[in-house]
Amino acid sequence: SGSEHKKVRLISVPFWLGSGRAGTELGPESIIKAGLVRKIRSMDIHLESEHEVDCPIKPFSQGTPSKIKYLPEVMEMSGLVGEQVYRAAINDSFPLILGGDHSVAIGSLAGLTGHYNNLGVIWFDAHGDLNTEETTPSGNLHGMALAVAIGKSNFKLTDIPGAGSLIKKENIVIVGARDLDPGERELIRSEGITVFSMHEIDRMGIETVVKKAIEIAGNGTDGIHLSFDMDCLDPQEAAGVGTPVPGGLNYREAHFALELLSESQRVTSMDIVEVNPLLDYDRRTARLAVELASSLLGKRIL
Ligand code: HAR
Ligand code: MN
Ligand code: MN
Ligand code: MN
Repeated sequence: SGSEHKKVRLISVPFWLGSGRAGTELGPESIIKAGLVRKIRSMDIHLESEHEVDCPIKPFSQGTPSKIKYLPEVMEMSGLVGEQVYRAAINDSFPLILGGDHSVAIGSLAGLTGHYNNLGVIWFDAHGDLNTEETTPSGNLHGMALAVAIGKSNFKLTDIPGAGSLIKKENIVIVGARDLDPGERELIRSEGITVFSMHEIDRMGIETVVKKAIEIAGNGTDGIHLSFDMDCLDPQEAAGVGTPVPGGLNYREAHFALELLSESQRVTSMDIVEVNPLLDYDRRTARLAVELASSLLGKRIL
């Protein structure tokens, strides 16, 4: 399998409860309004289906507030997303998952690991998303999604019905990080997780970083899931995200990175997350998401 799939399934996940801030539930609609379907149809790709996941939009109930926010809702969403992603994968369609906040990646990975025995993950993000129940400063699950995927938190990927095995820490790579919490740094060090922060990107250049990332995430795996948090980009390019951090990827670096990932033919699936239309006044962030998705799906300049 690889990124030059002929068939794509669009899976919309209007969800914000993993982020503690409303707005990302409007992300899928905004990305589609920015022209995603039109763009895909203009390429040599069969858009098989568009599915909107009927996930919780409101909190289930106001019980005793717990440190980790909306865990039952995130688990429910993840199971529903996982089902759709799994169906796409077994049908040899490329699942393109539109978030929603980054907790939707727990659903994507639940579905994908149900199909692939051994999946690598490249996680483009300003953040590490490696907090655990002990280290989270916010209680927001989008800041824990990668820790969940590798089984470092109490809540684990394998708690989602249909999920296969955990993602191996050896096969995950974070690209674009510049805002890590102390507990995340500690985990990165103790687990030996590969992080290409903005520092490494400035030093080596985006081409070298992406090639190394593909090597590591692709080493002995059946494919690579690309989880793309739009906040990896500089806020000058993508202001419409919930947690912007200065000093991110520029337009050309992001664009080239996705072309390289596409060329590798190792990418099985992609999330585009954290677009918040309430902060994306001119829909520029959503339009950029469309551009980047089409590069990954094979769009070329020439
Ligand atoms: N690290 C912080 C936390 O755990 C902030 C995470 C924020 N946001 C994201 N994730 N968009 O990538 O709460
Ligand atoms: Mn495939
Ligand atoms: Mn994230
Ligand atoms: Mn982020």
